[in-house]
Amino acid sequence: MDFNLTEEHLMIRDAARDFARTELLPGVIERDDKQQFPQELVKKMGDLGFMGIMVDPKYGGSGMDAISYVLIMEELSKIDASASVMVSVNNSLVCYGLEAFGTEEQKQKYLTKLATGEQIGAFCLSEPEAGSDATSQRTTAIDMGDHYVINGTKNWITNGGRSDVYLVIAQTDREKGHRGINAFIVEKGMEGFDIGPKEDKLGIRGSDTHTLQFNDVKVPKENRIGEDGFGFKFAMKTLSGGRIGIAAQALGIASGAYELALKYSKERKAFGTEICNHQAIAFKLADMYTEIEAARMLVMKAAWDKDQGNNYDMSSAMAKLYASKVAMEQTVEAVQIHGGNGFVKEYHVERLMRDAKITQIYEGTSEIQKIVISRGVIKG
Ligand code: COS
Repeated sequence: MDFNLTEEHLMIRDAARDFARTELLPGVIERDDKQQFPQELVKKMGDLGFMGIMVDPKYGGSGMDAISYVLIMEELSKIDASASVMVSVNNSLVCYGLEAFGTEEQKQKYLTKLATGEQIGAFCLSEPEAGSDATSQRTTAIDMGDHYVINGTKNWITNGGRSDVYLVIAQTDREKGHRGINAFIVEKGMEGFDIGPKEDKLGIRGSDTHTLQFNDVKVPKENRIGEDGFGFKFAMKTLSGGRIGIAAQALGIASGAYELALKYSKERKAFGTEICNHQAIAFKLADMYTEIEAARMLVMKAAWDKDQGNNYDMSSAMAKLYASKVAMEQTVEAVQIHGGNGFVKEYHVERLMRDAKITQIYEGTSEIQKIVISRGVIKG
């Protein structure tokens, strides 16, 4: 067992750290305030290889491993979780879904552009009445022979307005239950595909979240991913990897807040000394550091499982469950250490606290992760 990162991993981490500090940090408060999507930064992240981190270079990707992916996600998320969720969805839901389960034609047509950041993608599973209960899809995709016709509504779709490519989950044969669900590649601009207004959110406000409407959208048969009825398993398998990305995002939010709190505690004086010298603050820092290191171990273990070809359904669920809890609890502590300044935007920790909450909700709530973990534990 070796807990050290390789030279290459350290270089990747440093490149992401550098990018986050020089490119994401300026303007992050304004983007959060005005709900601005960092469009110009997508190209820069594409140039650095961050949009197709694990994709094979023959499809335009960077060919890196999952450990590199979580290192990049952590560094971006320390500064800007709105930018990092866009990276996470594009990498682990859209690019991975296409690379693992798409046809060669689908990869050539879509993946090559998504992996370079020339285009970005969205993953459309959630509906007004089907979030956690993902088998209850109301969106339908009726088989018309050479094409499908999609009707329905998708909710809370990350990259919803900005994407070029949408992976859409829909029910083809209701009688077959989850075995009658399919996944489709839908392109922006297809007739009948409408993008609703942007959501006004508590956190990750720079990310682009929309409701999508499908009214008799004709999708060619070659845009179905996998065999007929593979859609639910496609969503589950893809989300397992997505949860590693969100776990790394939560880790980054927590460690970003911790680093700010540590720095502040060494500068701010009260009762004649820096506040880190007061045990009330020192013990908070000790707890924060310990919890974040424990979350890091779980996140790294999940990424390692993926790199080794092990099943990572449980390790990704555990990483997400724990890292998101740590993110929520420790960002609150970071605000507390900052006192009144923690409540003010320019100190960044209030944004990290707001951003943390979604990591306990999207790509499977904490309660869903407990279902996955408990079933695995009981099955043995
Ligand atoms: N990989 C492959 N197949 C999987 C799988 C996985 N990780 N998890 C479940 N499946 C398969 C099961 O094997 C089963 O197939 P068979 O009947 O052919 O054996 C099928 O999927 C249905 O599984 P299950 O019976 O466990 O379904 P449930 O309705 O009980 O739901 C949970 C399972 C709760 C785990 C699932 O609905 C889920 O993950 N929900 C949350 C979805 C989510 O993350 N939503 C957020 C939206 S994306 S931002």
